[in-house]
This record gives sequence, C-alpha cells and structure tokens, in this order.
Amino acid sequence: MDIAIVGLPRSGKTTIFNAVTRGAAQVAAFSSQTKPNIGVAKVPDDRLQPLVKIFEPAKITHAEVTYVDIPAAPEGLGQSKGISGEYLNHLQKADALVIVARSFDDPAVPDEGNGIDASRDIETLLYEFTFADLGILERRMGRIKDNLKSARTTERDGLNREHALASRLKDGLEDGMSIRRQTLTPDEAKHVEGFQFLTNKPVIVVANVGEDDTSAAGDIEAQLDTQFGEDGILTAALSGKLEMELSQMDPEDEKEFRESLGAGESGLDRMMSLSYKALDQLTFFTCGPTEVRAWTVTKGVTAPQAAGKIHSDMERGFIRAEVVGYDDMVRTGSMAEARKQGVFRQEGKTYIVTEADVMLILFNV
Ligand SMILES: Nc1nc2c(ncn2[C@@H]2O[C@H](COP(=O)(O)OP(=O)(O)O)[C@@H](O)[C@H]2O)c(=O)[nH]1
Ligand SMILES: [Mg+2]
Repeated sequence: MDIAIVGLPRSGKTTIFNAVTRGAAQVAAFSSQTKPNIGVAKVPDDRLQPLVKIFEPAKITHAEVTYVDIPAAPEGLGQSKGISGEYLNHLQKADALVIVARSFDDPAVPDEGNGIDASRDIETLLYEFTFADLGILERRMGRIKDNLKSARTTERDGLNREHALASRLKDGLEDGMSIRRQTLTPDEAKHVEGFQFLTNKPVIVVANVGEDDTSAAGDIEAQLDTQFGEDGILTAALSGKLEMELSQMDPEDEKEFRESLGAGESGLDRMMSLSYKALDQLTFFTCGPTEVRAWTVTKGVTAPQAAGKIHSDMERGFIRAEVVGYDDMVRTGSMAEARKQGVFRQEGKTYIVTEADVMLILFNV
C-alpha cells in the first residue's frame, strides 16, 4: 500500500516524509528534488498497547505502509499546465494521496511569490487532480470513438456503454464532483478502478504549520475540514519541521519532549492514522510472548489468506485459526480467560477475517 505525498514546491513534503519514515532525505529551501523518495513507515495504532500489556512480548511490530515523496512536476504544478507523464504515473500508482500545504511563514524559505495560503494551494492541487482525470477521460473517449468506426456489431454495445459512462464521469467532474463521490454500480466501479483516476483516491490534506504556531493547528485543521470535508477529504495539521526533529531523537527523549509541548495526539500520528484508515484495509493481530504484531490485509480475506500474509507455509498448511475479537481480548485480559468466557473461537478455512481479530494460526507443512 503506497501513500503519495504531493504538494507545491517547498511546502514541506520531504520534511514530513522524513518525519513519517524517520528518514533523512534531503530537504531544501532552494534546490529542486527530481527523484521520488520512497520509505516505509510504522502505522501508529492505539490498539497495540493494551495487547502489549496482556502478552508482554519481547517485540512489538506495527503495520507498515510505504510513503512516496514525489517531487514537484518539472513543468511546475499549480500553473494549470496539468499533471502528465512520469509525475501523473506516480500519482496514479498510489493508493491514497496526502496533499501537503504550506501554512508556515519563514523568511528563510521563499514562497511562490503570492503569500502563504494553505487553502488556496490545496484548491490548486485538487484542481490539478480534476484536470488530470478529465484528460484521461477525454483521451479514452476519443479512443472509443475511433474503435467504434471499425467495431463489429457485437462490440458496439460495450463500447457505447463505456462511452456513456466516461461522458457521465466527465460531466460530474465538470460540475465539481470528484469521481469518488459519484454514484456507480458495482460493475462500473470495478471498471473505473482500472483507470486509477486521481479524484477517485482517498485524499488527506495536511497543513504544515510553523513550529511556533502549533497552538493554531487545531483551528487551521477545523477550517480546512469545513472547506474540504464535504468532498470526502480528511484533514490534519502539524509542524513538519518540529515533527522531523522529534523523529530524529531517541524514543525516550522524544516522549519527554512531546509531553513538554503539551499533551494530545501528535499531528503526525493523526496524519498517519488517517492515511492508513483511508486505505480502507483491515488490520488483524498476532500475539504471543515473542511478538505482538499488527498485520494489514484487504477486506474480505479468508483466514488462510490472512495467514499467507505471515508466511506462505501457513497458508498452504493451514489447519485452523484460533480467534478472539479485540474487545473481548482486552476485556478478558488473557487467552485462558477468553476461553473460559466462551469468546475464544476455532475458525476454519472459510472464515472471513474481521477488523482487529487476534489470531493464532495452526498449520502443518
Ligand atoms: N520554519 C519551517 N520550515 C519548514 C517547515 N517544514 C519545512 N520547512 C523548510 O522548508 C524548506 C522546504 O522543505 P522541503 O521539505 O524540502 O519541501 P518540499 O519541497 O515540499 O519537499 C526546507 O528548508 C525546510 O526546512 C516548517 O514546519 N517550519
Ligand atoms: Mg522535497
């Protein structure tokens, strides 16, 4: 699962990328980055700590997602030239898009010359997404028209239907309706998925606020939510610079420093959990004395498929899964107690894994 970080130049994309991946890619006030940075991030999950308390494992492993920090398009984003080429490819491949918008004022970092305005910059990016999708639709419609000229009667129906769908999506987009908000039949939705439209992807907007302005983060977030929430867009606000510095400290110092800054969920954690949730995947846990671990799988997988995520042998030799729901696990406090209270289940090959299942896979190879 890939999350792309996009935004105007010097909005703080690479800074935030470094914070989420605990990496050290080059951030720059002037020079321009040309290659994407790719890194893996641990997904924060409030449900891990209660499990750790129960199992006291030697090791805790978070679910992981890949972040891709995409440099601004060479032709310059936000100048209505449209997204194309390699840049568009990067965005299309992503499963979710994080838009970073500059909300910090810093004379050392030149802005684009029109002052700092996060909501304007977000509008610009969203407009570019719409524009890119319109381009894809128009090209597709042109190709269908060409194909129709030489199509056999048996093919005409399908092509005409596809043309009608594309035309409907296009009308919707022109009316300001992202494809993710348009009403589609399951068949249409499946067909549309193949095109990897940008406005069909989950979007999280992140206001990058100044490090001495973090008290304003809540207000900025609320304002952006009012403006973009209706379009199904999620919002977070954080200080990229501060978060990057914190991510480079050792965990103890980081914890202490965060506490001294004032309690509450960190903006970065919020951004990361929102992005993970937006991917619409399912998390299950494996728990024992050696490791408590969160795993990510697609919704609707069976127990053997989930086991295959851990190891292919476990899928091949799957016998059964022993399952306790997360809430039952935390409430009962131990496997033995869960068993006693009858919330411990034996599940077979056809079991469909549900959110936050605590699973032990029994297998034989
Ligand atoms: N003061 C301040 N500077 C920041 C913040 N985030 C990023 N910067 C600076 O802005 C410049 C551009 O950041 P970078 O992450 O490279 O932006 P990108 O072009 O979007 O990847 C760098 O000099 C960063 O140090 C922030 O929250 N506060
Ligand atoms: Mg960068």
